[in-house]
Amino acid sequence: MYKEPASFKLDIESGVIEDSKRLVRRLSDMKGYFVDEEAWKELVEKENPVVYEVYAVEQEEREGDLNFATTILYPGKVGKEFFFTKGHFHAKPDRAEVYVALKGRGGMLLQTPEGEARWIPMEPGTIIYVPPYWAHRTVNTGREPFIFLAIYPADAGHDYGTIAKKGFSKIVIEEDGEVKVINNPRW
Ligand code: M6P
Ligand code: ZN
Repeated sequence: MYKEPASFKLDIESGVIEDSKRLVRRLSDMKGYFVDEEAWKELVEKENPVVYEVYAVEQEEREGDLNFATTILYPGKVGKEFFFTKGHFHAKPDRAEVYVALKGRGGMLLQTPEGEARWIPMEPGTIIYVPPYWAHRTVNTGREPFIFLAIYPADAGHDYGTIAKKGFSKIVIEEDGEVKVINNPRW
């Protein structure tokens, strides 16, 4: 009838949540995501680095319940483009989400279904409200792992299709030692 309340241990330094489900995404899992396909292929063949890890505590997909997860997004670039998470709309697109930045530096790209994009920089202590209908992707613009916590409805789900195909209308690159958010040349 009632679920048992629960507590979890988050190691703030590493971003790992004890007794959670771990998911690892390597660069080879992100074919077609980066603009510079040659640089992607070269890096996959050379070391195929882990781009990010997710530690998730998830409930059954039921309205009203909540999931949460930490993400450890490693520093790195493919060509000029900083490492990022795949990014997604929610399968139930009207579900919102909250992100809390814990460690490192980066930002979030958000985008409406029409392709209108926003960039919000993130540092430890930044809280982002992701409204319903906005796709979201995080980007590590620093030199250390970028770690954040996300809290989202248990029935939100992930819709990767649109972003996998078209990406975001903006990309985040390093040029002349600076972080730049520019129009995606493939958009
Ligand atoms: C956050 C949450 C998760 C998501 C993860 C990685 O922790 O939004 O739901 O899975 O980031 O992002 P993605 O699923 O886009 O790879
Ligand atoms: Zn989400």
